[in-house]
Amino acid sequence: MLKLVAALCAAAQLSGAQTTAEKPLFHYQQVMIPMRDGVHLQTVILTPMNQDGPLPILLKRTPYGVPASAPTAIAAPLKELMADGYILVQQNLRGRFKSEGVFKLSSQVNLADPKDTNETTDAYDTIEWLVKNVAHNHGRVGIYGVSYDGLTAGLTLLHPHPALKAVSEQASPVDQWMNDDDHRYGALRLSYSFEYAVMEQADKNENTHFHFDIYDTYEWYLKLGPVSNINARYMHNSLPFWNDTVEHPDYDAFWKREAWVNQLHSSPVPNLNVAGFWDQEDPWGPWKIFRNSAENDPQGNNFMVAGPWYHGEWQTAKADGIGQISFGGHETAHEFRENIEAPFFRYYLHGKGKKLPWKVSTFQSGSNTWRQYDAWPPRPAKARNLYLHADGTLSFDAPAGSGAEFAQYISDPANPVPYRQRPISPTYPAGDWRTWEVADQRFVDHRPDVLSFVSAPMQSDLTVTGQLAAELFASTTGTDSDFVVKLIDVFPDDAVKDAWKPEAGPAPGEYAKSLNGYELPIAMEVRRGRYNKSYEHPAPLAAGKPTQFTIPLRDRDHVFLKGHRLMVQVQSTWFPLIDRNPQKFVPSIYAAKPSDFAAATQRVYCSPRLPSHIVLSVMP
Ligand code: PG9
Repeated sequence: MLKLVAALCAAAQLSGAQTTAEKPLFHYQQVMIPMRDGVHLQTVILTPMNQDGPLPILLKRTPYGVPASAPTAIAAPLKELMADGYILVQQNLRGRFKSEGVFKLSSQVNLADPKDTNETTDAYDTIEWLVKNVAHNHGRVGIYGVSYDGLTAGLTLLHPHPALKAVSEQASPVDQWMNDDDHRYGALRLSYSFEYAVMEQADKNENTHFHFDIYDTYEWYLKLGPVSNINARYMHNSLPFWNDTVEHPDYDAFWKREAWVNQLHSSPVPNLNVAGFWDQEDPWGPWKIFRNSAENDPQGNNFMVAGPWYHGEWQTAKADGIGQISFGGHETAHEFRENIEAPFFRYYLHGKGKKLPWKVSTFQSGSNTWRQYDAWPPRPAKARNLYLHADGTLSFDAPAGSGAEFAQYISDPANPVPYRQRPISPTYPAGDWRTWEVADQRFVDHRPDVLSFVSAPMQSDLTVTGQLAAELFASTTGTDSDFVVKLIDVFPDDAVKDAWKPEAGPAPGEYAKSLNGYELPIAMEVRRGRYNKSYEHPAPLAAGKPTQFTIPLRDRDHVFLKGHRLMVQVQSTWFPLIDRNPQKFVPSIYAAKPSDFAAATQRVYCSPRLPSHIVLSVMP
């Protein structure tokens, strides 16, 4: 995210982009805004040179840095908004760069304590100061941003300033133990959590990248051994949020306080939530904010937009594809900003134009079409089960009991399945992290510790819109274990006709880029066995006993086209995205010893009594 955030939030947000101008386009002012506890926050105010009347303020609050000078051009992601005119304000969060105070990398908000300062109170105090002190503002403020900046936008919903009239949180995390950046239902997102904590807490004045002495981080993390070695060998307890992470393995009071969204049960300010279906960092938070806000939204001001995007891709110049997958000629980022984001802020901040006429809008993958829904999931969508069969097939027919009852594999923490093709570069600043969620899964097909189940080619299009889940019946010979499920769209072997003929297909050397037989992940998730019954009180699995694991696969909108096949893969390691489960129950995995890690035999059941399946939300 950092590269993108730097491009959007810091100097580059407003410079070095497509429209060049001879003179600065904005008056630049840097101020230190006082908060209620006396801490001052470094803030940049950019007022358009051509301002000829009062304008609304558009605020962005970030941990990544603010522009150092006046921009001379408007970057692509701001063009559509700036056509309406805004005073732009960007602020460093407390404890970052020249902002005073301590950066906790935390989203805890205690509204009951009048002395508590947090991102909600800091935004409130900032808006209070801005509407009183910025010349020619017309008293209406909007806040928006992607990821951490989106989090700070979302957190304003807990106690909005009266002048705050529009919020657009985009890819905001909401509960770092359940989902989003740091964990998935308690399974640690090892590489991300660690590398991000270094980035934001190693140095107040910089975004720091951990120096890996081995390029392939798969190898680095494997050689590291148990997670406890991060502090023992490298960080020596110097990263507060990482320390909190390893000191609180379970869903305890610490993580429940972090889960700020559980305090939100209404839509106090118009809010445009934005999520990416292939967001490799925060795919879940925006949907949760949307759902919690919908609990009480009498004015109908709470909206959801989702598309086939990586983290923040809708704020890039075009978004005409992701990885090798093209969006059929659409420039979805531009279309989103032109038709959704700019009209949203125009209506609520300028009082012009029309209210968005839908509840949810998606750019549907597969069909490459913008869709609008008045409810989510759309009323016609119906649950339909897709069953795994022990012979490696996948179908809508439940197991009849005639074949084998299970398929099995050996999961060995000493040889974990890589989550993307090796070498796995560091998360930041390399660009390949962004698109790993659309990577062709053939790279693990051959592994004996990955089970694949595949359907016959579809006779007609299959549209899947809404929340999906896997119901897995599985056992392990260990006493703890992870189960990773992937739902995959398998392209026909002749998706690109004659791709293997040099005169007709891709240029020599481009064969690997052919989509023929491509295995495109549509949904992927992990469940950690110890938390299957309780998030607060982990418990061992009974060795050898089939157990049901419900694995939520989040919200989707995808068309499996006629001729494509559906595939499900199951595996028990996903490294180093997810830390290795020792497969033997220990009180805390973060205190596990090397001798605790052991291979285990995993079975996935496919019988009439234990029918593992995926629950799809199918449109007629
Ligand atoms: N995904 C990043 C993040 C947000 C909030 C908390 C921690 C990490 C980001 O891209 O900003």
